[in-house]
Amino acid sequence: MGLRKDFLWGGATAANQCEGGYKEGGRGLANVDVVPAGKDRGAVITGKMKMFDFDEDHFYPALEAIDMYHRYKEDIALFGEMGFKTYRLSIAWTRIFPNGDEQEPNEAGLKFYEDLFKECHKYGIEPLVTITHFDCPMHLIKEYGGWRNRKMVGFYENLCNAIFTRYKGLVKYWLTFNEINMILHAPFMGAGLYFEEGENEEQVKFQSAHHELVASAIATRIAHEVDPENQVGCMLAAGNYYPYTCDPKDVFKAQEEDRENYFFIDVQSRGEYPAYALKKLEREGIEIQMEEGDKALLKENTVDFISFSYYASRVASADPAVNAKTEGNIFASVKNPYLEASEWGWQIDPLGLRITMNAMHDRYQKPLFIVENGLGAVDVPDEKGYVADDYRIAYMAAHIEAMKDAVNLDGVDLLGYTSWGCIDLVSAGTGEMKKRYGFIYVDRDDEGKGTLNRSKKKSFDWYKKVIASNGEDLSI
Ligand code: P53
Repeated sequence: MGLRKDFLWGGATAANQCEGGYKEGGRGLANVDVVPAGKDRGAVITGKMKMFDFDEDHFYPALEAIDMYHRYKEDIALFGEMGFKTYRLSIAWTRIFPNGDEQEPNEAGLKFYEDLFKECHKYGIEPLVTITHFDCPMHLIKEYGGWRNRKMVGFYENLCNAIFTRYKGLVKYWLTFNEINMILHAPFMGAGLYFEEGENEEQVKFQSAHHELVASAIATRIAHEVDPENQVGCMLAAGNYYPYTCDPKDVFKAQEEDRENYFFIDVQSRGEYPAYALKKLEREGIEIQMEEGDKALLKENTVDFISFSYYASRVASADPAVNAKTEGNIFASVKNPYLEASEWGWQIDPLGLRITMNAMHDRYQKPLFIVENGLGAVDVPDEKGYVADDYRIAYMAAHIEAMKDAVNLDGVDLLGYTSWGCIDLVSAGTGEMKKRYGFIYVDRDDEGKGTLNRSKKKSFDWYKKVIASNGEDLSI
């Protein structure tokens, strides 16, 4: 009984939400840089408002973020002190290929991550690397239209070749696309997509998704060729849908909503478009252009493990009157009357994690990896920067308990758990700093003011004890 002996405990971040240093080392501009904080963010990330550059009326939090570019040694030392076995981070594509379509990679960018990975290994921390976490070079968006263009597959392949060869022996766990299903919900931030007047948005989204799925299979193939030790995972923004009532119409609606997300993982894990998706695309008049060889490529290069983020479960209803009450969020969901919600309206459901893990394990029969989970909350530090974040500890303890049940009682095969935003960082959904997830407090506010000093929260020592006991001791 219990978690694996080599269970990968750790934390997760993404380049655009923590690095800053957006011009350092010859880095190019990316979609994630020009996404502002504030009221226009929603329209920009969903591709409704076109923003391809900075303007004076907006604040762009990714440019400096928490300045991890210059402070990663201090931050990794703190992760080491907590006993992390793994650290999930993403590579900023524009550090390696500033424009995206160069022949040769940028040495300064390659060197930056090489040093960072070596720093991790000093503490026995295994890097878990997301190849793209929402980022896409702006040049590729302006010149080629982003992922709608088949040429993106080749540019992504160049990126993979460069990093797999350079980091051979330093990195063995890779994720191809963060929350690949986010292309449907936040197409600009998720995949560098925007839409022209009168364009069939669904057509563009699914064609782009096909390109990403092909790129993901190519990445998997190259990773295995370069080093048979490499383990490649897909990554889903997970959280199963519950039917609002036991009316079969609601149950069916929940199944349809789940499939909209599982579609991507079905392709990456089983290697082919599922029948329900082909039927749906046909019904909606969406035609996906495939090249010869795509089907074989997808079939022959499925992922080794399934990773996912889990924050909340969701609710689906077939009744338009119930749906009208939907909460405004990237993932709109009907409110669940049985659950409490976070300050940002995300419904807190630890058992939902076990339900989701079981659903995925039943569906794919592959090892799972929880690569994001946590509570975004407002923290109030004392004068030393200490935060008594008992609410965060309670959230995490309940989710880790449910995760253990899925392993010990249901037999789910689980590789590891990395909590989201192990150090406070910029929120992807809102661009705020005040929506904090970390064990480490960062002195910075929503306007970009603050010393950027790091300090430990109460959860820091708690998580250290959780890791030391391999999840046995969850007490405060
Ligand atoms: P924030 C929405 C729903 C589920 C996952 O989100 C999401 C989002 C985007 O807001 O994204 C993941 O920062 C994502 C991270 C992100 C994290 O969830 O809005 O992979 O980049 O920060 C939490 O609270």
